[in-house]
Amino acid sequence: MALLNILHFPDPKLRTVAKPVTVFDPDLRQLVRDMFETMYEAPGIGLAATQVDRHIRLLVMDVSDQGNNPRCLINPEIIEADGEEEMDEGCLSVPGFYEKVRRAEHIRVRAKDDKGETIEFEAEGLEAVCIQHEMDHLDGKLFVDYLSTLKRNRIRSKLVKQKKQKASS
Ligand code: QAP
Ligand code: CO
Repeated sequence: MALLNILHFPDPKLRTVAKPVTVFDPDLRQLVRDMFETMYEAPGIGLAATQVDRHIRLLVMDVSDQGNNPRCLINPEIIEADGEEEMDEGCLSVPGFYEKVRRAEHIRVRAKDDKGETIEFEAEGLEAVCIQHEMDHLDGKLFVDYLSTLKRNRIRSKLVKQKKQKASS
């Protein structure tokens, strides 16, 4: 097991578009385990491979209250979406900032699990928001992209400043 380093906005690597997973081997399952460990330790409710500088279409999440419902989605697709909902979002790659984002309220998802088996299910509420947020990462997109340029640039400046302070302390 290993904790992985999480990239922070505005790292340009977070803009990488991830490639589909084609091989479901022990190395992939090890990466999935390391991503769960990294997400639970943070703690967070979702983590995309992009955030740990692995540019493949893989995300892990657990939106349960107890943190006992791990779910891994590989090559995920949203095959149906309806309704709208606005929720406060945060991101392990944008630490300390939370803003409202509008997303589809109800989605139907098709993906593969870590053995390569196809899964299909419906999601709503926090689970649906989390899947949409994490799938955005796989396309190089961040929740701050939905905010005004002014808000996004304020967040960018604060994170750049914090990083400089850490580097010099
Ligand atoms: C995405 O986000 C998400 O700022 C997952 O200091 C968030 O796990 C989907 C976190 C909200 C739906 C709703 C953020 C941890 C964790 C921080 C996360 C922080 C420490 C964020
Ligand atoms: Co995120």
